[in-house]
Formats: sequence, C-alpha cells, structure tokens
Amino acid sequence: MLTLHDSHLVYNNQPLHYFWLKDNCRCSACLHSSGQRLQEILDLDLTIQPEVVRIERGELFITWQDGHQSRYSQTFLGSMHYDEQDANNNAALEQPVLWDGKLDAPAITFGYPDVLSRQDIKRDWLAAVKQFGLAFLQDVPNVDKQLFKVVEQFGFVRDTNYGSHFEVIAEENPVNLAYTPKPLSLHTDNAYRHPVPTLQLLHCLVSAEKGGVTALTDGFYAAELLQQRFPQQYQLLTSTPVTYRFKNADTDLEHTGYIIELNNNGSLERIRLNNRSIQAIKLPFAEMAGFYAAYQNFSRILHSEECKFLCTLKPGELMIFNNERILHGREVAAEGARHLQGCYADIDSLKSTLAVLETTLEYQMETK
Ligand SMILES: O=C(O)CCC(=O)C(=O)O
Ligand SMILES: [Fe+2]
Repeated sequence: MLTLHDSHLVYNNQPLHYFWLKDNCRCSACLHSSGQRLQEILDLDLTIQPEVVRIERGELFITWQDGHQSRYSQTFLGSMHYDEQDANNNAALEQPVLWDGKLDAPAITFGYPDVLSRQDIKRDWLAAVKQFGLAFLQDVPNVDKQLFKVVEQFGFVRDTNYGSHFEVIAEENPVNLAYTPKPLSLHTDNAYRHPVPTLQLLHCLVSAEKGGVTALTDGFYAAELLQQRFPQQYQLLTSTPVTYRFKNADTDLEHTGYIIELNNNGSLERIRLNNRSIQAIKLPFAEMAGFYAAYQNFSRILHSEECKFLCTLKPGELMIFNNERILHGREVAAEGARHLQGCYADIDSLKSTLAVLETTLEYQMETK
C-alpha cells in the first residue's frame, strides 16, 4: 500500500512527490485556520526527504529531515490525485447545458417572491443561470431600479459608461441604437470591453403595444453547429482578430478579440459579437472573402429557427443571462411606449453565492 522511492512515495497507487507533500502540509504553521496557505514557494526545499513515514488508520504521517511533522487525512489525499487527467479542469465538471430554439423556458422561469423566500428556489434560479446561461423571473415588482434588488441576491452591479443601469426606451438623440425602437440583431453587449460584463439583466416595466420581441440564442450551441458543419469557418472565427469600439464625447473603448473565443483547452470561452460596434475588418486581401463568408454564416446560424428562441417580456418579468454566451436582440421594431431597465453584473459572484447556498442546503439535508 505504501512504497518509498528517491523523490516520492506511492500510497494507495497514488504517486506523491516529497516536495509536494511538504508544500501541502496541513499543520497550523503551514496552513492558516482560514484555509489560506502560509507557505512561501521561495522557502520550499525541492530536494526535501522524509525521515520517517507511517500510516495510521489510513492517515499518512511524515517526519521531515528538519523535524517538521506533517499529517495528511484520507479525505485530503483522496481528493488530490494530481496525476490524473482533468485533475485541474474543474470546468470539465461544469459543462454548460446547451439549448436550441425549442428552449423549455418554463423550466428556467422562477417566481421572484419564491426566490426571496425559499433558498432552494434561489439555488435553482442561480443554477439555471450557470448551466443554461439564462433564466427568467416573474412578479418582479414593477418599480424603478428594482433590478438592483435582484442583483443583491447574488452579487454586485457592474457600472459602465452607461452608468449603474440603463433605460431601454426610445430616445431623441441616442448614444446607442439600443435606445431606439429599431430592431437589433443578435449580439453580446460591450464587445469593446475587456473584461466584458459577464451578466446582463433586463427588467420589463412597460411592454410595447406591438413588436419589441426579444430574441435569444445560445451562442455556444450555435458555435458547436458551426464547428460540426463548417469546421474551417469555425477555425477562422476563433482565430481572426476583430476590433470593437464605442466612442462618444466622454468614452472611447476599444478591444480586439475573436468572434468565437476559446480557452487554452480549446473549449468555448466566450462569444464576442456586436454588429453595431464591430470595426472595419482589416485582413490580407486573399483572406477577406473567406472571413466574410464565415462571419455571415455564423450570423445566419445564430438567427436561424433552429437556434433562436423568441419571447415577449411582460411588465414584471426580468431576464438574466450570461453575456459571454447568450446573444440577445430585439426582433421587431417596438411600437408604442416600451420601457426596459437594464444593468450588468458578474457571474463569478453568482457562482460563489450558488456554491455557498448548495453547501448550506446540503448541510441542512444531512442534519434533518
Ligand atoms: O430592447 C431590447 O429588447 C434589447 C436592448 C438591448 O439589447 C440592450 O439594451 O442591450
Ligand atoms: Fe444589448
């Protein structure tokens, strides 16, 4: 069960380097009661050797050459397995649930009063945003800036040049086409920012007499379709730099990224696409036509019936979505008064609130 080697030991078929064990000592001199590490990498002896190693009731005890004593519980060792593939890839355990145009909206719709009064429903709401990238709330009081109260349920408002919130209402001289009745093609907001606000909330206070229909597409689902059907175009959109810019009297924001952005593992990280703020594409002459074909085709897929979900927000309804994954748009020009209030927030806080809630609810289940 336990064998000792020059640079490491093997316990329960798990190879563990001595320096790694020393670096992960659980004693109170090495690990603060907060769970934060007190060890400095500069102080670690990479050639360190154990003096004595023993197993007692499944726990591993080591006395090091300098007399320091370490003890590793079964639970700790069982959760490490650093040699295994995906050991570091928590994202692999958190695969998003992709959806198409036949989205089951009722499954991701929650009553706001329930979210406020029941922790399990609040958990389900936040989990829907994390997994589906989108959730709806009903019966949100039809009150000015109520969306701040909604954000308070999981995190913080992200201020931008539009302020802490924005009014989606037709204006005389708008700084942004969002503040007109015109239709808006599917887009992500603030593509010219890095980091981009990762969540957007839109709360309907007044719905249009006609039109003002909301369109939503799961950009990750559409990107997967593009990859399956047109792999070369997918490759182009993940590797051709495009610049987005927003400029007015007091703001000049610019960012160059990709329409489909991947992380180091090659998995989808974000969609960055906004027809209003994309700048003239500059590419070698021979590459321009290919890029345009890919860009247009991806937009066609995003807007296709296969991908696009339509709904009309009614007063008191609010949608919250991942602005790095879900594209939103306004399908038909809004006729008559229509008023949405919008704001941005960030998904890291939402995931943190969800994780804490999950732990609390699991604990309550166990102690019942
Ligand atoms: O009016 C709408 O439905 C969407 C407006 C919009 O895209 C925005 O404010 O970001
Ligand atoms: Fe928008």
